[in-house]
Amino acid sequence: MLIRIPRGWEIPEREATSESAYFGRRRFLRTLGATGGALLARPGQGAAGLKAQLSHEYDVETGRVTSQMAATHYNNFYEFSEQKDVYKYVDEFQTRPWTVEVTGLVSKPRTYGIEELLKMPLEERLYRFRCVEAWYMNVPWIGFPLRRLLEAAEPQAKAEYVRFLSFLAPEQAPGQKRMKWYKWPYYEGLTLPEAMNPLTLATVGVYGRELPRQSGAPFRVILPWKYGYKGPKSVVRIELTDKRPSTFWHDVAPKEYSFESNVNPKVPHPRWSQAQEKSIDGAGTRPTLLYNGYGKWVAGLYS
Ligand SMILES: Nc1nc2c(c(=O)[nH]1)N[C@H]1C(S)=C(S)[C@@H](COP(=O)(O)O)O[C@H]1N2
Ligand SMILES: [Mo]
Repeated sequence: MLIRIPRGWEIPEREATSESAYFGRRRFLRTLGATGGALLARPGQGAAGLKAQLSHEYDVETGRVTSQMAATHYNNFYEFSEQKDVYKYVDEFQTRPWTVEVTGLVSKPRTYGIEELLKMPLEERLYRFRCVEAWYMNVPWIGFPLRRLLEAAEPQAKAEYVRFLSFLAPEQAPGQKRMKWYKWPYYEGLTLPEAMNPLTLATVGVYGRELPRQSGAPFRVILPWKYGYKGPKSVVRIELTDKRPSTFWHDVAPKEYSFESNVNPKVPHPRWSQAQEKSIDGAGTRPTLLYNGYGKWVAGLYS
């Protein structure tokens, strides 16, 4: 008989109200070592459980973890829906087989099967996540530093940027089929130093399990100091280039979505302020922080 210890987000909402309860629990789990990272599969949820080492290296957030229900039922993923109800439209989306290609200005281009990526040493990190629409959540992502894949590919000296491409499959993604005015597939870009930053997480899981489809299964990128759209979901290609790549939302509305798009309370969106941010699960409104609170690790990229 296995004894299963609930993780922070598995504590019923009514019990998870105080910070000390949450952090006490996380610390407690850490002392359990490997057991703390192991999760048993719950039936009926699809995605498989993942083993990950709980990391506290980049802890910034002291509030509670956003509820799993909110984070997986209030999504931006225009390939499926421009409303937040993405979960209703992902049934046809095939995330196996899946490959991620690392290519372009590298000496060792390589295509990874998703199974290989799931076998990388995985960490769980609780990150603040901030959408340009002025909402936020606190999410326990699971993944590994993207720089591992970039370093393995051996970037050439002239590589200065990284371009990401999401999947293209209009038969499986009703938004790609219906919203023909967008330039599918979704594409994003970073400078190479941004992509190599230790915070940049190649992400394969969330809430102890593989990513659900609406969250960008099976492989996405998370950049906690940038607005959410800088992190592409369901990525198939990572390309190193010598030219700054164009980006999906920048091409749609250049004045509203810059290439850099770092979280900054003092730079308003042309149509709304960025000074405050509202939780997606009723945890309230709080002031926005420069670099979303991650300046200690990233401010040097912009000095
Ligand atoms: N391929 C793709 N990636 C994407 C998007 C998208 O529509 N398509 N939306 C972005 C935006 S605006 C945000 S806020 C986050 C949302 O991630 P979540 O739904 O897991 O919260 O994904 C980003 N990555
Ligand atoms: Mo967003």
